[in-house]
Amino acid sequence: MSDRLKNKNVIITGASGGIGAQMAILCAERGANLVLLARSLDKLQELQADLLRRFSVDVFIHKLDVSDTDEISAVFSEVLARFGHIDVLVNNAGFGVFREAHEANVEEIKGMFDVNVVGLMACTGMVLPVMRKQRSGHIINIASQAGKIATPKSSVYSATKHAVLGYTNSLRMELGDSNVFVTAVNPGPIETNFFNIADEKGTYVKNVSKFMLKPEYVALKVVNAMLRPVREINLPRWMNAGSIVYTLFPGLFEKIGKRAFNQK
Ligand code: NJP
Repeated sequence: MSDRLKNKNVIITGASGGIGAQMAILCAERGANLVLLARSLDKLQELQADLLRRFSVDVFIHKLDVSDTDEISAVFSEVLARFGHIDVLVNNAGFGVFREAHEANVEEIKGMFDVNVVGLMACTGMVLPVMRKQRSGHIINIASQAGKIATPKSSVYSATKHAVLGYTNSLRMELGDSNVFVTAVNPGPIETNFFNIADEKGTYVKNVSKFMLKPEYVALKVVNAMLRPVREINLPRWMNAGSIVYTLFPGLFEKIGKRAFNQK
């Protein structure tokens, strides 16, 4: 196992479950100190206790709702005062609601943008001055294949993830000479609690169950890329091939893929 992460300081938002918690475990296994943020303090406490029992690392937890930019500012200020040096920020907190555009209400739309987009940008904004000054660091944004191909019933969610990719691509170029790496992670469906909210009726989960990714696998791919200049992680690979074809022949792809896109 590489010791690239040993004694490094890694912040993960949305660390109370799903791929966030899995990334935390893998980072601790590799000797990284952790800052774990989410709304569910009880789950963070459980994870912290487990990590402290198994690994000799520092694990700092804090309640954070990333839709609240004042809270982001306060929590990150506390984290920066405590850790000083920040090596990796994983912007992982996010959620989706699968609904057709005509059914989406404004509160829900704002909610998704506040967490998936504005919150992600605000967290990034808190570490950028530090990383630029350090002339080192890595910002990893968990986007989605939905940020590359929008499908029916995910207009708002897809729009948030398209925004994340736009932001990430610009940021990578802005930081080109600063030795700060920027990576976008674009997974397909992953077996997590994400679908408890996204897919209330379970239709999508039933339709795509055969190619659902395991959270442990996605987390491993992300942690393996930490502190390396990886542009994007696209999983599974065949879905990424689809998005490349889509970019080249969008009209044709939408026509041919009509059935495949209507899984929600
Ligand atoms: O989902 P889940 P994943 N403030 O629900 C937290 C993307 N993705 O691990 O606050 C702060 O198990 C929540 O914690 P809590 C997806 O868009 C997924 O699959 O305590 N944290 C929990 O720890 C997201 O960006 C799939 O409720 C907030 C975590 O986020 C990322 O992967 C496919 C929060 C969500 O854990 C992780 O999702 C894809 C808030 N306001 C992209 N709201 C997929 N699962 O299929 C939520 O392409 N969290």
